[in-house]
Amino acid sequence: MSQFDQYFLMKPADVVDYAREKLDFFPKDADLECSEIGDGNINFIFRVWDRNSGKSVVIKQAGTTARISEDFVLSTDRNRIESEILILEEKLASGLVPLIYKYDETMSCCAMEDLSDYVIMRRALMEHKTFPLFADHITTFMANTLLMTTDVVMNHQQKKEMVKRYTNPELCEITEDLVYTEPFNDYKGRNDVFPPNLDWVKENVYNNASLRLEAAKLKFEFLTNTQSLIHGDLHTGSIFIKPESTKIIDPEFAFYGPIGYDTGNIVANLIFAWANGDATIADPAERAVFCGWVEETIVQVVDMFNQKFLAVWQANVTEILAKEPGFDRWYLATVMRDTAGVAGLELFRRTLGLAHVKDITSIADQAARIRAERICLSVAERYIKQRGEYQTGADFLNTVKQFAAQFPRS
Ligand code: SR1
Ligand code: MG
Repeated sequence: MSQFDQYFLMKPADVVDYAREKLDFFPKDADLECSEIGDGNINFIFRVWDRNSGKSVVIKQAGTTARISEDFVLSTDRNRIESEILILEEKLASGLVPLIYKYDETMSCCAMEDLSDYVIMRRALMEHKTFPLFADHITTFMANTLLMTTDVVMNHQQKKEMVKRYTNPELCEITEDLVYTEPFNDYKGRNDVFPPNLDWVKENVYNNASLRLEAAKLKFEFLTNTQSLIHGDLHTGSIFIKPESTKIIDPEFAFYGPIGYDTGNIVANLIFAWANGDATIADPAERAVFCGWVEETIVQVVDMFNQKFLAVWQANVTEILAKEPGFDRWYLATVMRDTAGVAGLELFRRTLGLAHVKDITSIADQAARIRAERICLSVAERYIKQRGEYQTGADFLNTVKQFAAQFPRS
């Protein structure tokens, strides 16, 4: 008998006992300490370390509701999905995810590599740090994990088995509500609009029927397109980074969905980093360095993804009709269209929905925040409505520059 034979939500002292009893990781004489380090919306994250050897591990446990709100009742199976996906992603994109040491179905927790020498990318970007290797790393991760799990490459029966194994209804419902529905109508009353922008949002978003129509089309794409095993929540808060290395974490929202959901999230969250730099860096030369790097990174992410996607396709395509000349480029164009659509949705939902990003909420100057939000929301509308026109990195960046010029600084 063990106290860990039945699920309960652990406290740091329980996690120390858990690490001793269940993990074959620390030496017998380890002097263990633990603290809860999570600041995300959903789970509990514990770091356990041995004061003698300096060894450390992270234990992530799923609760039955989200941390951000008990409104969200969630299956703890998400921890299995996350553990299995990280193991698979390590095979497809080696070195770009943390290593998983153990998954425990009873306790709905997993033990993984401690990445304490990395920082969460969103926080680093808010300090206006730059990461020249990021575009290369994230595009390798996306091209490999996304294309290798599609019908282009996989045996179709095995792919359908994967669709079943990674059906993720509750987490998908969060996305359906928070990303695709509520930003455009606030029908659950959960939106959280920056008060000085409320009238602008009513006029330009809630009363925008043609925008809602496009959001509806995109929602049905998300609901029905079992294209690829996507990460499902690939924003800069799901990335640990240091100058020479990038690690993608938190794939608990993973399921078979549109590739553009992941690529679009990366583009949108880089735009939030840009908006923060643009609004908060007072010195024009410093601002140009940081915002210039983000602009270059947006372009590189899109263009390098396109190049790598075609190369991975060429090297791995198995589906006979997918080998028809021109099909790869047609397919990629649909992915870029979806990328623009989803980037637009993410820009909307993080600006006026329930779950915000600190890049925007931390802008202390009211006029600067009003302007930053309006740039993001205007870019978002253009991305969604004209998504078929976005193919290259320059296409994505030009829209940001156009709206930045349209809203003068006060
Ligand atoms: C209720 S969870 C809110 C958001 O946090 C997660 O990171 C996802 O992005 C989700 O939409
Ligand atoms: Mg997360």
